[in-house]
Formats: sequence, C-alpha cells, structure tokens
Amino acid sequence: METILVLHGPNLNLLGTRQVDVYGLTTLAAIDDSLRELAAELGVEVDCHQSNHEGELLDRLHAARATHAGVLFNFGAYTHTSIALGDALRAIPLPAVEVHLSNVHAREAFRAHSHTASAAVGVVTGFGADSYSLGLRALIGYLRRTDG
Ligand code: CA2
Repeated sequence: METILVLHGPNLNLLGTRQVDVYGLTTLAAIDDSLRELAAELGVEVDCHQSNHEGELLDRLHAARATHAGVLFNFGAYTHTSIALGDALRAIPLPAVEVHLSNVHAREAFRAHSHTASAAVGVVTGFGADSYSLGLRALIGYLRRTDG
C-alpha cells in the first residue's frame, strides 16, 4: 500500500489552543486522525510528523524519496522564508501538495509568497482543517492519474 508523508511545520503543534479565530479549534492530533481515516478510505496510508525545526523537515523529505509515494505539507511560516525546503521538494522525485489552514492571500502581504508552492503540484489554502483532507484527495487523484 502506498504511503503519503504528511509534514507539519513550526507552531502547528499549538493548533486548537491559541489564535482559534485564525486557525480554528481542531487540534493537530485530530487532523492527523481524520487524515488516517480518509487515507484508509482511499486505500493509502499516511505517515504524519510535525517539527519546529527546518533541518528535521528537510531530513524527513530526503528520507521519504525511497519509501513514500507523495508529500502533503504545511510548512507554516517556513513557507515564506525557506529556500532550502523549496530546493528539497525539487530534489526529491515525489509529487507534493501544499496546504494552509488560513487563506494566505487574504492576510499580510508577506504570506502571499511561498518558496515551496512552485515545487508542488498544487496548493489548497483557506479551508481550515478541511484544507488537509482536500489536499490529500487531490494528491491521491494526481498519483492515480499519473500512475505514480
Ligand atoms: O494557514 C496556515 O496553515 C499557515 O501555514 C500557518 C502558519 C503561518 O505562518 C502561515 O502564514 C499560514 C502559522 C502556524 C502557526 O500555528 C499556530 C497554531 C496555534 C497557535 C498559534 C500558531
């Protein structure tokens, strides 16, 4: 069975506890649980990790190249700063989908730019926790269409 790597970046471990007006009440554990449930329905598995460290996110991407079929990621604020994560996505031969809880285009101007979106097959932004499930469906659809 194919496995999708799910990566959550900095501060997303705090979901559901602060800034609920922006990021919602759903915790990261609940998002991961619903992704596992959806993955089972879609006939895949998800391997979910959160890190506050850019290097760990890079290491996870590098390791996934031999073991995973694709990547679903929300790199949080690193989206707007990390050339290294964009380079890593381009360096691994896996399709990836970027997701954001908030609509990054309806907030501060700096959030509208992503160093990683151009390395993704697509971006889902602004649907709260649903961005993740929409992103997983889109990634699986892409994999099935392209056969890999
Ligand atoms: O909307 C998103 O998913 C973001 O990736 C979230 C990032 C933000 O820097 C991006 O511009 C958009 C921030 C994640 C912070 O998460 C928190 C969760 C709870 C409390 C405080 C922060």
